[in-house]
Amino acid sequence: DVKVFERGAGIGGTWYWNRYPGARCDLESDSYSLSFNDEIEQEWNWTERYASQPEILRYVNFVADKLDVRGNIELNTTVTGAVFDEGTDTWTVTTDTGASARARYLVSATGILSVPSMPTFEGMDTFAGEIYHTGDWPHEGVDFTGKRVAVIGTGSSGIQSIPVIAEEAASVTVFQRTATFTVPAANRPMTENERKATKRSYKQLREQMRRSQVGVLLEPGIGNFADVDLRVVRGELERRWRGAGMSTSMVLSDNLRSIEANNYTSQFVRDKINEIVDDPAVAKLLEPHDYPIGTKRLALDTNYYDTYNRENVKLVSVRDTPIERFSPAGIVVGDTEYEFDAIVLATGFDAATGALERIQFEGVDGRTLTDAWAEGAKSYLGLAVEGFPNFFTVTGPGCPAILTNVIASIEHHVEWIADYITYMRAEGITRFEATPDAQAEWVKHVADMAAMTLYPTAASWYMGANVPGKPRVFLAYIGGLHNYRDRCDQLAADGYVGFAHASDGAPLKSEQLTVGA
Ligand code: N01
Repeated sequence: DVKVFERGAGIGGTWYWNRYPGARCDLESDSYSLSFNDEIEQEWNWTERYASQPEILRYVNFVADKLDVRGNIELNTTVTGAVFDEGTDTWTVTTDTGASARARYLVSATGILSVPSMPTFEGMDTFAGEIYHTGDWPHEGVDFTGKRVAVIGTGSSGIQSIPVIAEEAASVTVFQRTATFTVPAANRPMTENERKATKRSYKQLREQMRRSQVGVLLEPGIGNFADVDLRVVRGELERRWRGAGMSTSMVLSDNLRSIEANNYTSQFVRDKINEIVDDPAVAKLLEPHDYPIGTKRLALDTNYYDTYNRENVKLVSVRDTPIERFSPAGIVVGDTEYEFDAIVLATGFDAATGALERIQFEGVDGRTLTDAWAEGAKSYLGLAVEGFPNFFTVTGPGCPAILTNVIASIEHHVEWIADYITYMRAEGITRFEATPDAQAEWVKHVADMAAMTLYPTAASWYMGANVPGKPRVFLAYIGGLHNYRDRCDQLAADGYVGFAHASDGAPLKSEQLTVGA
C-alpha cells in the first residue's frame, strides 16, 4: 500500500523541471533506462543516442501508464514535514495542501539535483527583463528570437543550453566564473538495427551495468600514466574525443588518482579548445585550470566550443571580477553595464541534501534532520540515517548514485528497500534504525575512499562547495556500484548488519510511503 506525494503537476522529476533548450541526458539512452520490466524494454524505442528531455519525459509517462501507478501519486503536493512517533513506530507526513498521511515506512525519492541554487545578486528584483533558471524552466517554453540574452553559469546546464539559445537569440553573453571541461557528445539518431541489437542483448547489458563501477558500460583505461606510451595515449584520446562520451577522460586508468595523469588528459582538452576556438583570447578564457578533469562532472556537449566562434556570442569572465549586481537594464561587472532582455541562471542545484533539508523531518526525541546534518550529511549506506527510524533515502548522501548512472543506483536502492521491508514484515519487526557505530564507520569509509582520489581537490557540488555556507563533505561513495551492491547484499544476508530492530509498534494497515515521483 503505497502513497506518493509529488511537488510537480506531473511526474518525471529532473526531466519534468529541466526543460531548458538543449536539455538531454549525458548517458546513452539504452543505459539510462529502467531494467526491471521486459515489456517496457522491448516496447519503447529510443530515437537518439543521447535522449532529449522531452523524449525522457515521454518515456517516464509511458512507464507510469504501463505499470498503472498514477492512482498512487498525489501531484501538486509539497511535503512540508514528517514526524516519527515512537509509540506506534510510524511517520506522519504533512503537506502544503493539508493532505497528510501516516505510514510505517517513509521513503524519500526527492532527487539529488532537484532544488535549484538561486544566486542572490543585489538588484535582482530590479531587472526589467525576464529571469529564468535552467532547473525550473517555463513549461510553455521561451522564445528568445531577437532577444539579448545573458547566461550565468557554465556547468552542464549552461554548456547544453548556450549553443541552442545562440541559434535563436540576437545575442548571447556568457558569464563564466569557472571554465568547465566538456567533450563532444557525438549525439546522433539511433538506427533500427541498433535498437534491435540492444533489445536482443538487454539482459546481458543490464547485468554488466549492475556489475560495473559506475552503472554504465564505459571504455576501460589503457594503463597508468607511468606505464604507457604517451603517443598511444594521445591516439586513444583523439579516438575517444570523436564520440566516446564519458570514457574520453578515462584513457589513463589513474586519471582520478594521479595528478600527472590528470594533467595530461586536462591538457589534451585544453589543446582541443585552442584548435576549435578561433579567437586565442576567448580560447584562453575557456581553458579549464581550476580543477582536475573528472573531479567535477564531465559535461557532454553539442557544438559548445564552436559556439564561441559565432558573431552573436560573447564570453565574459567573472572569475577575477565577479558580477557586482543586477540593474534594471542588465548586469554590472566592474565598470561595465551589460544590457539584456533576458537572463538565464544556469547556476546549478543545492545537491544531494537540498530537497531533504527543506522538509522538517523530526526523528527520535524530536531531533530534526537539519540538526543531524549541521556539520555535513551523515548516513548509513546513503540509505538510512541514525535517529530517523523507518526512514529510507533513495540516492541519499554517501551512496554511489552521484557518480553512477543514477537509474542503476535508484533501481538497486528500490529493490534493496523492498526486500528489507519484506524481511521486516516476515520477522514481525516494526522498527529499524541505523546504529550510530555503523553510520560512523560508513561515513569514515566514504571519506577515506574519497581522500584516495583527486575528487576532494575540486570545489564541486559533489563537495557541497557550490552552495554558500554548506558544510564541505564529499557526498558520494566512490567504491563503485558493484562493490556497493555486494556490501548491501552481504549485510542483508547476515540479518541487516548495522541496523537495530524492534517489534513493539502497533500494527498498521498502511505500511509504505514514498515522497517524490
Ligand atoms: O550546475 P553546476 P548545472 N556567479 O553546479 C556558476 C547534472 N546535469 O546545472 O563553478 C557566477 O554544474 C558555477 O560557477 P562555479 C550534472 O550532474 C546533467 O550545470 O561555482 N557563476 C557553475 O559554472 C551536473 O554536474 C546534465 O565557479 C555562478 C554553474 O553556475 C549537475 O546537473 C545536464 C554563480 C553551475 O554549474 C549540475 O549542473 C545538466 C555566481 N554567483 C545538468 N553561482 C546532463 O545529463 C553559480 N555559478 C547532460
